[in-house]
Amino acid sequence: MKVLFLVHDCLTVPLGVSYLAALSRDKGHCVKALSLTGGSIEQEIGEFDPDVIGFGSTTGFHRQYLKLVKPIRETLGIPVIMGGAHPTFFPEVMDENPWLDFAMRGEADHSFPLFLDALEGKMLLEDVGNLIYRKSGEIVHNPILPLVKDLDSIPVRFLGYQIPDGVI
Ligand code: B12
Repeated sequence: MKVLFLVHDCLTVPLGVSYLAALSRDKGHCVKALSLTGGSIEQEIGEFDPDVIGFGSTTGFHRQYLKLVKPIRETLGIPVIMGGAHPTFFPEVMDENPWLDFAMRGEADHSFPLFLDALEGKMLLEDVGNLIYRKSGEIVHNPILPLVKDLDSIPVRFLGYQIPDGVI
């Protein structure tokens, strides 16, 4: 499965997305990251042709992310998942943005690879912890999984995926 992460141009490495990129790659997925404020983003997304687009945001930055990702979702029709602190604290982001396909609360180190499995039809969305999804017009909030205890078990290879120019 081709997974595209959208990140913002800022001076910090997006650690959460870096973890998810490494974990997704370990599961054999093809991963790319693009800067949201890059010039020809829709063209680059079209060339990569992802199966799913993900982004993470804290509260505050979420407005800019949602504003920039909405037209991409509407134009290209590729499912979008939002993670990070904002949907963790404000899961109602799904109600407020009917175009948003999925959100994930809390840590996604275990849930995100399972979510990709579910998109591939290998398991059910209802079995993916931390996931918020839409089913027959209703928003479903799956239970939150326990926190990862052994943080060293998570691969950190934030330089193991292509960090767009301008991010660092
Ligand atoms: C370190 C840190 C910083 C560092 C970041 C350094 C860096 N290189 O990233 C610095 C000092 C820059 C910083 C700044 C700010 N921070 Co800060 N920060 C933290 C802190 C302590 C840890 C974040 C972290 O790196 N966690 C480890 C990574 C691996 O986890 P993560 O990013 O959360 O990612 C996981 C999940 O969120 C999720 N996820 C993330 N992205 C995605 C994407 C997808 C598609 C999916 C499915 C899941 C997903 O999966 C990841 C893996 O499990 C948290 C508190 C906390 N305990 O989380 C506060 C926290 C995130 N910060 C917070 C705030 C308020 C800020 C500032 C707004 C402060 C300010 N006034 O300027 C700024 C905003 C910066 C920004 N760009 O958004 C709040 C956010 C609250 C909110 N509602 O959003 C937090 C939660 C603290 C708090 N409790 O109030 N911060």
